[in-house]
Amino acid sequence: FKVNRVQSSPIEGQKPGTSGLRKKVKVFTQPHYLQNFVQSTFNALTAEKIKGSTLVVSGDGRYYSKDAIQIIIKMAAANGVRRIWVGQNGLLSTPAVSAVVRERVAADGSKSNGAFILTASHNPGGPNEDFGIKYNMENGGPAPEGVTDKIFENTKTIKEYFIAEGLPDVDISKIGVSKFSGSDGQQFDVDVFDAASDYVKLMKSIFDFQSIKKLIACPQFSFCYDALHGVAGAYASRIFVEELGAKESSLLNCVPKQEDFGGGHPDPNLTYAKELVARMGLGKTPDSNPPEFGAAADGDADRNMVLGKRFFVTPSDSVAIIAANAVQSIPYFSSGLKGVARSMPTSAALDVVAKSLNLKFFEVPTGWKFFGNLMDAGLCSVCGEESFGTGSDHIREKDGIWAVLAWMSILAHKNKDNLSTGKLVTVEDIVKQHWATFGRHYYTRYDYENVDAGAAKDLMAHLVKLQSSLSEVNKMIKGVRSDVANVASADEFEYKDPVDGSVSKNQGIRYLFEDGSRLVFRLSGTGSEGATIRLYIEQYEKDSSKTGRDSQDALAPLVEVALKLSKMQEFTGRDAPTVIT
Ligand code: VG1
Ligand code: CO
Repeated sequence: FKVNRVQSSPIEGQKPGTSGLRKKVKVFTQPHYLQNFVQSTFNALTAEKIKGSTLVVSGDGRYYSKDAIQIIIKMAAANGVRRIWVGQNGLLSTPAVSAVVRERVAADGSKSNGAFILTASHNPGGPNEDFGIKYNMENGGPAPEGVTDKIFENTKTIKEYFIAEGLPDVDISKIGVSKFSGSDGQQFDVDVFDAASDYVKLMKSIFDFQSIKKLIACPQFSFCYDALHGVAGAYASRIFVEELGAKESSLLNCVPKQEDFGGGHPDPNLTYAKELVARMGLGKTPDSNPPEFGAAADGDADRNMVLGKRFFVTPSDSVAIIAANAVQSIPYFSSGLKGVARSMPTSAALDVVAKSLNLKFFEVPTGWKFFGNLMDAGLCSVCGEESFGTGSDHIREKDGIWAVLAWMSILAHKNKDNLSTGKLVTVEDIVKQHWATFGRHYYTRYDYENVDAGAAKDLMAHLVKLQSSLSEVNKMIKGVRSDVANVASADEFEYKDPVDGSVSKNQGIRYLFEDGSRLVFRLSGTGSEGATIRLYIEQYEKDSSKTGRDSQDALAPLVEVALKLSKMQEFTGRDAPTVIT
C-alpha cells in the first residue's frame, strides 16, 4: 500500500461527550467525518507515539461498524501504526476492549497501546440511529479530558488526513494475522482474534467459578440474563452456560443482533428491558413463576441491571452492596479494598459503607474516565454509577458481566451452607438486610429526553441563578411542600482530581438538604439529538422500620419540589419524564 494524503477541512460538532463522540449514523457517514475525528485523535496522541504502536479496533457491532473498522485500519496503516487488533467480526464489548488492552499478549509477544471503541452504548443502532467512537489509553480506560479536549481542538483546525491506498479490506470474520507492507517498506499487520477468551480468562482469575457453579446447580436457584441483543450475549453464553453450567434457556436475547439490536433500545432499565422485567415478575404483565436472579446488559455490555424475584436493585444500592460484601465473597478482593468511589449523582449508599468499613472514598463527575486515575494510583478497588454502571480495578471500564458475577458470588457466599437445604437467601433478603444495617437511600432518576437544547440551557441557568438566594429557595419549598426539609447548601459540582490535580467544572447542579436529601440536575453528554435533562432525587432513611416503602411514594414530595423549583414544565413543555429509573 501507499500513503495517501487527503485534503480536508474542519466539521463542526466533533466534541467528545461523557463517553466519546456519539452522533446519528447519517452524521458519521458524511464525507471525511469519521476520518477527521480519527486523524485528530492520532494527532492528539502525537505522531511519535502512534508510529510503531499496536491498537485495538472493535465495538458492539452496530450499523456502520464494519465500514468504520476498514477505514480506521487503512488510516492506522497510513499513520505508521504497526499492528491493529480486531475482535472476530469486529465485536468486542467495552469491558473486553479494556481487558484486551491491559492483558492480551499476541503470539508475537506484542501488547497494545490503546483502542478505538466503536459503540453508542445503550442508544439504539441502525441506519437511522446512533453510532459512536471513543479512544481508550494504554491503561485500558477512556482518554482523560486533557486528551479529549486536544482531539476536539484538532477537529477545529484539521487540514488533511492520511489513509492507505491499495490496502485491501481485511476479512474480519476469520481469525488470523494478515500482513501487509507499505511502499516505503513499512510492515503492517491486522490480527483478528477470538473476542471472548482474554475476557473469560480474566473473569476466572477474579471470581471463584466453582462456588458459583454450585449455586447455579442448586435446583432452588434459577437465573435469567438478557443481553438485549447486544454484544454481551457472546460473553454470556461462554461464561454463564459453558463455564458455569447455566441452562441455555437462562439466556434471553443473547445472540448478538449486529447492526440494530433487533430494532430495540439496548438500555438495561425497567423501561427498556421489558421482557426481562416481565420474566422477573415485575411490570404490567408479570410472569407467574420468576427466577431467583435476573440481569441485563446494554449494547456494549458495560452496564448492568440486577433484579431479584419481583425485586429491583437500584444501581446505587448495588455498588454499595458489592463493596460491603466483596472481601468475603470475591477472591480478587480477599486482601481488602483499596478504596471506593462513585459518580456525583449516584446515591450516598456507598458513602455509608465506606465510612463503616473505614475505606477511602471519592466522589467524581459522571463518566467512567474519572475513576481510572484513582485506580492507577491504587486508591480505588470498587466503583459505580447510578446509571447501571458498576466495576472494579480489574479493568478501566465499567463491566456488566463482572457485576453479575459479583452478585452471583455474593449469593453463593451467603448460601454456601444452604445449598443442600434449598432455603436460599434471596437478592431481596440481601438488599433488605443491607438497608437494615446501613439505612436506605431512596433514589430515582427522571430523564427528559430530546428536549429543545435552548430550553434545557435556560432551565439550567435558572437553577444556577436560584442558588444565589437559599432563603428564597426555602420559602418556595415551604409553599410547595411543608414536609420537605430546607436546602442547606447549593452549588455546581466541581472536581479536582486528587492524582493529577486537573479540575473539571460545571459537573451538575446540586441542592443539598438539611436531612441529607439531594436534588441534582445535569445535562446528558451522551445524547445525539437535542438535549436530555437528568434529574436525580435522593432521600436517606435511617429508621429501619421505614425502609420498606415504595420509592416513588417515598420520594413524591421531593419530586414535587424539584419540578416546581426547576419550572420543568414551563421550560420544556413536558408534563412527565420520558424515562424513570
Ligand atoms: C450517561 C450516564 C453516565 C455514563 C455514561 C456512559 O452519561 O449518565 O453515568 O457514564 O452515560 O455510559 P450522560 O452524560 O448521558 O448522563 V455508556 O454505557 O454510554 O458507555
Ligand atoms: Co454502555
